Amino acid sequence: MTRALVTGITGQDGSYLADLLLAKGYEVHGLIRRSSSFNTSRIDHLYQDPHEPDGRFFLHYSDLTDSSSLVTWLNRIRPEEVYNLGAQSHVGVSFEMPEFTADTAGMGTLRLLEAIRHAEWPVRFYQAGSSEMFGKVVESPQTERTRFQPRSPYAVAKVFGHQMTIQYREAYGLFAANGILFNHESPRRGPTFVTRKITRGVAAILAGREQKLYLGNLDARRDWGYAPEYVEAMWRMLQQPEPDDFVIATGEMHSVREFVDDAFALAGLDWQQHVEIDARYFRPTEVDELCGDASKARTMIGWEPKTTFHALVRLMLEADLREAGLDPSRLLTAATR
Ligand code: NAP
Ligand code: G4F
Repeated sequence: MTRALVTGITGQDGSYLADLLLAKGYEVHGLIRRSSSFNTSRIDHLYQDPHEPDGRFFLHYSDLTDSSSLVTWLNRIRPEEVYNLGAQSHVGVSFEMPEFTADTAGMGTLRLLEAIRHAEWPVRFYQAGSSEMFGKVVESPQTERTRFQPRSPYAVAKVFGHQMTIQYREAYGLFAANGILFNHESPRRGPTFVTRKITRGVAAILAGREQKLYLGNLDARRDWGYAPEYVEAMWRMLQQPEPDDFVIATGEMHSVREFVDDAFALAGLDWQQHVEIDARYFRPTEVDELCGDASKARTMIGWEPKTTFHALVRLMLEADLREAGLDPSRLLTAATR
């Protein structure tokens, strides 16, 4: 049975990756941070009685800022695959907490790589890189060869993690792969990222709990895909004969305004009546547009996106309506709006 170690298992991607690996028959070990309140809601459905003899899902306390716990768990678990998904992953917050962001997203990656370098068994390593690294884009669409121009402390930290992964691959022969993933969303997306903020906001307005939704820059354009498909790409990268770097994206770009328009229209609402612009949500330096070319992933690892932009907006909105106690069948169909 293959053993995998996952950092960031309580996050959106970590939870979908755990679902995927368990379905493939893996033994899955996740590292979680100690928190004063429960932080495992996305993985509670995977909980198993620790005394169950054939249990395959385990959680251990650790932190990417704490090398000794990373080394300890790596050596106790002896995983064949390590997925590094943990990070302070909010771009806006990274302007407020640059040092912690760099410590988790940048130095955390180095700490794990260094632990793996000394492992006495072969380990395959996946690094969760980001399209944010392209920043002020120099060409469109972006590929694995596009130059990085990061525009936030988060993106700078991710460039460090990306380059360090290549460094360890080249200097020490580690099987270390970088995913360069464009934005991917789902009903498990954190509520302060813009897509989920919008779909939760629409549900709250429909439920009569809110009147207004406060947003920042509506002109930013992103390449939005569906998270469960993106974790499949991570796994595929580690099944290749040689480690490599891959862009994972839909190749389609939409503005925040389009996302807003689509979500409110599905609910039969006029967004202009409900959305207010709040300067708090603007960033000191913005990434205006991101659009990825995933041709290499299509050819080499057989990965391609399936969920369209409109289907993504709908599935997120349906989930948030359900969560708000509303019937999702009240959403309009494309034909009636
Ligand atoms: P997420 O939902 O914000 O999850 C982040 C995870 O990192 C959580 O499990 C969080 O734990 C954990 N974490 C935070 N600080 C930590 C620390 N000091 N030590 C250990 N773990 C820590 O992010 P996501 O959307 O799943 O993204 C997964 C990874 O992919 C991240 O590295 C992100 O930067 C990267 N990425 C995401 C996207 C995207 O569009 N989603 C695109 C490209 C790259 P708590 O639950 O305790 O906070
Ligand atoms: O949803 P966002 O916060 O995602 P962002 O900044 O693109 O970062 C996400 O995707 C990256 C991949 O490219 C990941 F690496 C990263 O970890 C994270 O998952 O913001 C998207 C856009 C931005 O341009 C932002 O300025 O939406 C704009 N926006 C407008 N109003 C807002 C808001 N963003 C947030 N979070 N909240 C707003 O109210």
